[in-house]
Amino acid sequence: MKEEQRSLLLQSSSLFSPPQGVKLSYGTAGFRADASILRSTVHRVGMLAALRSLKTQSVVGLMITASHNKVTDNGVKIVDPSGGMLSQEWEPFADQLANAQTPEALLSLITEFVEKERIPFDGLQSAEILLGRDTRPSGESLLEAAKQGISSILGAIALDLGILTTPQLHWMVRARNKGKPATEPAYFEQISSSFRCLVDLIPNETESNKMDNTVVVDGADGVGGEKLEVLKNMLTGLVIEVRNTGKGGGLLNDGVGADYVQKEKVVPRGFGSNDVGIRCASFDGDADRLVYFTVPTNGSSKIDLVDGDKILSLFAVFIKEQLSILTKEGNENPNNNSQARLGVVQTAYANGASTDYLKQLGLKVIFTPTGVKHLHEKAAQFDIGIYFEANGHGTILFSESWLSWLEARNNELSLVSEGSEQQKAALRLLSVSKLINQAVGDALSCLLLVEAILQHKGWSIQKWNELYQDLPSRQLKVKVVDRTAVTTTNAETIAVSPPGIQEAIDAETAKRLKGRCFIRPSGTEDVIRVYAEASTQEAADSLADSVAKIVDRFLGFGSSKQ
Ligand code: NG1
Ligand code: ZN
Repeated sequence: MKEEQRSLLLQSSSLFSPPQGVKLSYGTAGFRADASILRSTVHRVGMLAALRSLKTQSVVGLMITASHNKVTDNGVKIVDPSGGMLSQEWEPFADQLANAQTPEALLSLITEFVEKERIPFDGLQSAEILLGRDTRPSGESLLEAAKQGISSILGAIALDLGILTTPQLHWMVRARNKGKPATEPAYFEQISSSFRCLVDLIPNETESNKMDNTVVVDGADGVGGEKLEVLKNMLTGLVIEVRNTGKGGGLLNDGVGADYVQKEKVVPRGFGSNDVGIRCASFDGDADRLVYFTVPTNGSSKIDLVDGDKILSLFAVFIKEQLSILTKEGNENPNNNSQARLGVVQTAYANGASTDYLKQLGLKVIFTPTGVKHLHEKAAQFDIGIYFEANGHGTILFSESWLSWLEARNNELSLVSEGSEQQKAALRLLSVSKLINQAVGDALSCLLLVEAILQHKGWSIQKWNELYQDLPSRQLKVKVVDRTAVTTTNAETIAVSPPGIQEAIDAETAKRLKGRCFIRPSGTEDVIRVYAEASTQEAADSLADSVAKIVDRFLGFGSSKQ
């Protein structure tokens, strides 16, 4: 390493001291903690992003957000050149960097890593990092820390894109590396025009004109609401009312947003008895999650939740239907690749009824551990892979090779049977691939796809919700002394440690009809999560309560004295 580079790194990092007595981990979706302790972490992630850009010789992204967490938290994560999450192979290095105690220790970690990974580190190569942040008040100063980290690597430059949703930044990184325009107007133009194509292709006989074309969206008082205000003006045939835009003084994620709505199953702030029966939706704080809901009766705070599993099911039904139209004729051609490999990916948090439904549709269902990075990787193995977490994060991935086939097939059909049902199906699938974010789950684009499909089918939200009935479920969080004491296996459904805890959970689960329960340490909050499902709500609640007590007995603050 050049002397100039060494002293730059030492000098820059001496300005940022790491927090004492806290071990940070890259976690489910980057580093997250109380914003007040994150400056040094973000500064170092700036360096890491520059190294990633040097290594891949591509543009990478750095996003400052803590998603659905409370407003005083913040976080930072890297977007890989593909637009996806940072390669998991780099996560251990990210952890080491964040936890290095002195500038010298940091320097030696970087020196060693640069050699091991053969990163061109001579100041001759350039690196470029796109920066985005959500609306948290701490975002601005953390972004400055990231910029300083980036500029401590010779040849690296940062491009500040301002306030963005997380999926917008992922989309832009992907677009930049494909040589396409990577601006917010380009993003809005792509998703609004592909939405328009889908609406134009709605069969005449569909009774969608009788359908209510209004959706009311809770923006979680975060970035999603303000972006949706822009997007909605570019759409025709759909009326969007945005509430909790962050402009009315409401606090981010406080009694609002997709996480609150999905976990608590109650109406968010700003919604109530005037909204009975209306189609409502909620984004999370950085707009990468979407859930729908309705307010069923006057005077009740309970909602009917239409979660990520049901969005996945709606997408699966539509894609499957279009594929079957596409393959109706022409199967005799041996080069006909229209039998796309379609698969769906879920986690253990998926409602059991959704999995049964998807299997009944004849789909291949795969389970992965929690976290988009795991789901995305599996979905990418199909021609068309749909993944969703129950909390509303998900998307549809189309393989490049299948898309090229589809483009060619569409051209062929437009010559021989322009305007045929088959060609329309091809065009619809092409539009879906442009509307839906290929980099990561995106509340804005998923909202438009849900709306287009409901219009296409002429379905109300109630009709959609009847695809299957959710099994009653309950999620709880338990604070413990050390959440890393819980380790799991089998897509997180079995706790391997502490010894004996799984047996205790199994004994409780066996007492409930259709009982299913598991625990895992959160990767974004300092808690153990408990998930329980059973044949009745009372049984699901009592199973979750009993298991929370077990967790507390094994690992809670009283446990060490026993
Ligand atoms: P953790 O805190 O690791 O459970 C949560 C979500 C994940 C994912 C990440 C990233 C649940 C149960 N977990 O992770 O699915 O969305 O946040 O934001 O919803
Ligand atoms: Zn989020």
